[in-house]
Amino acid sequence: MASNASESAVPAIAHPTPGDSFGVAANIVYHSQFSSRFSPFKFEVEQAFYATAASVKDALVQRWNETYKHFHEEDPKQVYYLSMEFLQGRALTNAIGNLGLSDAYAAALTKLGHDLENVREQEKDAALGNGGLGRLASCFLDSMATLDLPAWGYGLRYKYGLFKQIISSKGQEEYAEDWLEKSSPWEIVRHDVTYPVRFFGEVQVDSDGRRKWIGGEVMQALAYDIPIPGYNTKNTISLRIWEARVPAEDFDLYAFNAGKHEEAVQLQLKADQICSVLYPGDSTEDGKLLRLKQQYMLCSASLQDIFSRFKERRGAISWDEFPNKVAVQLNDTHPTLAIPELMRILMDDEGLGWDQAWNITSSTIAYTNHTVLPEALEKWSQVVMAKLLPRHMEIIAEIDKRFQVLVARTRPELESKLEALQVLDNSNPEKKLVRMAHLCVVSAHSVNGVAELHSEILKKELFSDFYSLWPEKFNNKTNGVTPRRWLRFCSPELSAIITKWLRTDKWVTNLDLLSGLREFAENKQLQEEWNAAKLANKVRFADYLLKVVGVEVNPQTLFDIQIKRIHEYKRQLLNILSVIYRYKTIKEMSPEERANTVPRTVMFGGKAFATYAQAKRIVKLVTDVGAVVNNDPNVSPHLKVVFIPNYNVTVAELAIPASELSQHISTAGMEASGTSNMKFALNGSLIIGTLDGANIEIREEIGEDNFFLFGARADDVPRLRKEREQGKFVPDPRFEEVKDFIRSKAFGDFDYEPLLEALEGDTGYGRGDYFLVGQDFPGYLDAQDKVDETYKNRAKWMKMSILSTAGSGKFSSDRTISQYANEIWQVGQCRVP
Ligand code: OX2
Repeated sequence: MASNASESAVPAIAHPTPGDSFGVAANIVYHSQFSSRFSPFKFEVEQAFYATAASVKDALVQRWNETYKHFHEEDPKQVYYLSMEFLQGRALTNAIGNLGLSDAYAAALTKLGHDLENVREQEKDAALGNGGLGRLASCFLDSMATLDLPAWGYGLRYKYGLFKQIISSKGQEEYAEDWLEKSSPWEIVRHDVTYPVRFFGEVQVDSDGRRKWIGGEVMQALAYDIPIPGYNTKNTISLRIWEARVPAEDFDLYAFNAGKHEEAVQLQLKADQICSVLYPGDSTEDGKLLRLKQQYMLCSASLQDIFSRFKERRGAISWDEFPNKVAVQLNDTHPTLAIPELMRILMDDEGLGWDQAWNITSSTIAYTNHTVLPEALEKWSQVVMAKLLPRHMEIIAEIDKRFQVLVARTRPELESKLEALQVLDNSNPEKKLVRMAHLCVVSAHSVNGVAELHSEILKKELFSDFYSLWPEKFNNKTNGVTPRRWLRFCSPELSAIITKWLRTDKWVTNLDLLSGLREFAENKQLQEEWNAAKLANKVRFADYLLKVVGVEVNPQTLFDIQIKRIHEYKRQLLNILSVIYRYKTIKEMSPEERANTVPRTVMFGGKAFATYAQAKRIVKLVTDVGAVVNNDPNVSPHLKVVFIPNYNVTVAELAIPASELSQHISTAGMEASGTSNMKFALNGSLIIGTLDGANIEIREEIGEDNFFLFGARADDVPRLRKEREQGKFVPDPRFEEVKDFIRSKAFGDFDYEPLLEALEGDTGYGRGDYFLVGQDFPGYLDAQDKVDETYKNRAKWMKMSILSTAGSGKFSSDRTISQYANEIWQVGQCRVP
């Protein structure tokens, strides 16, 4: 029988679609019985969560299908965001919020004997990321969907996310966190979307001189889609994450049946390793190889997917059209292999010549740098690369060769610096390396930093010679955060107040409207409402701390929070040293004097990289100080120190709305941007901070009177380090006093000597206090005194808090993404009607 289009079309399915709360309730019940993995006779809270999520997913999948159908028909240029990290956190609140169904779901669950609050607690964080870089990628997805951009996120589907942090008497301990233990309710596995990914093998030359990569180990990448709904739009885009696996035909049944069981499953084991963990330890050769495999899996699978979509839409392919249809953004250097992979596909598979392939590649690829820390600038061994990816290594060497020729021809005065600029670092013949950042800068058409200061440092320092070669490539895109997750949903009380005073809720997608709050900053009524909302958030967070961490904190105290990865440059050490000074001061006070202090709860949260010994000592010191201070009956009513274990997105959603003071105190020039600073300011938390990263722009926007500033300027840091090295630095006596106090074993007999020595002697980076903790200590104490003075004046504090929120409009990721779309990607909106 002849088939016609209507016969082969997918029939429309009548699904119980969520509309009103009755419809929603029916849909949840349907899923609890038919698509949930629990006994149908029970409807406990965990089952309620999975059934609710399945019901929300129905709505998302429907929109997802419509969105990509629309993109397919309109065929606009699409952007692909490649990232090794996406720190998504929980999805339920965000999804129903973006769909505008929060009330319907809350009412439906009540009808079914549950409470949305408890139900959402059941969800595990998707922690496929490490810190700011991964969370930024997730905020960007939310904005891309909300702005109706034709976009995809591409990542890897790690079995274990970032580790689970447990605090014991030894300090931080790490355990695998299995976010997929009961599977994720949001994923859609795409069995029809798989691609082969090759490792090792060799390069063969055809009779016509064409090079071909053959042999080696071939695995399969399988796609999983996580739908990302936009706010107030039907558009729902996808985060596509790849899982490495081995197709059945590669399972060696003969070997297995011959009793060689381990041999038969070898390839499967190797595939499992690729998607086991994010950032496996790379101190060993095997560890390095594994990381490179992960990076290549992401790049190869994603590019094959991009090509297949490009080919599907254009019958007769004109390759020069490619950059008019495809933009690829590399989230730092981790996906750099997309560059040689794109060249390889265009030349070896599609038969293009070098020049044409190069033009297409560089017009397609853009690169974002997120750090200037030398240890974070990736370099891969040429030997390892040549073994794992022999054809890519050839291409990289050719890029390097042509770069040298270009410099010799156009900028002979740079020749003396050429070695340091090359993509290949051959300075040590025993250890030849590929500089991934240089490969990006040479190949991409755009190189951006993530805050104004950082982008200036890229131009003037890190990449200054490249900048002189290609000034037009360099640009700044100051980071931003999504106002949906980071204000509208995590602080509904404050949001309601903002909407009431602005007489509109349009600020949720147009954050600049927050500036309308300025005129009411001194209004008593608003201040009272503001204070009540902040207090409610503090009480909620205090309940969490009691329930989960087992510490009691008083919501009437000043909530002072520093949450971020633990790193020496972020200077949690500076914070805890000042807390120790505060402790000593309070201890020595008379009861009357004590009664006059501003009581504070100082909270820390963050994970230290498993092999970063110094960072782990900092965690230990914070917990040891907490144990002493919190148990000192004279001091603890005035000062408490809490380490919040296992900091993640969910904890941040509770902590940030509750915060009154937040700490962004990195050594100037070292924090590329910071993004939690934006979330805190948005939630009316005042910032104590240095002139670093995005702090500078935040301070400009909210006004310098509303920011507690201290510390050395980035320009002065090199000179100060030098003086420190030359022994010209005279430490403040209070700094010495605090170190002596730790040495006196006031906080137990753990060996803190390596931490204290780093404030004096060799840190491993060079001589002496590299992070300038001693230098900035007195200024920091002064700024803290100013905090206390200000806090005593409630009206003033409230005004500053309101002005912080009012000045946060610039820091919406909607603004950031619009700039990427207009200035780098040339991608326009494509809204589902
Ligand atoms: C982080 C940066 O350290 C941080 O300053 C920035 O806000 C964030 O990226 C997002 O841009 N890994 N994480 C980062 O850089 C790298 C590399």
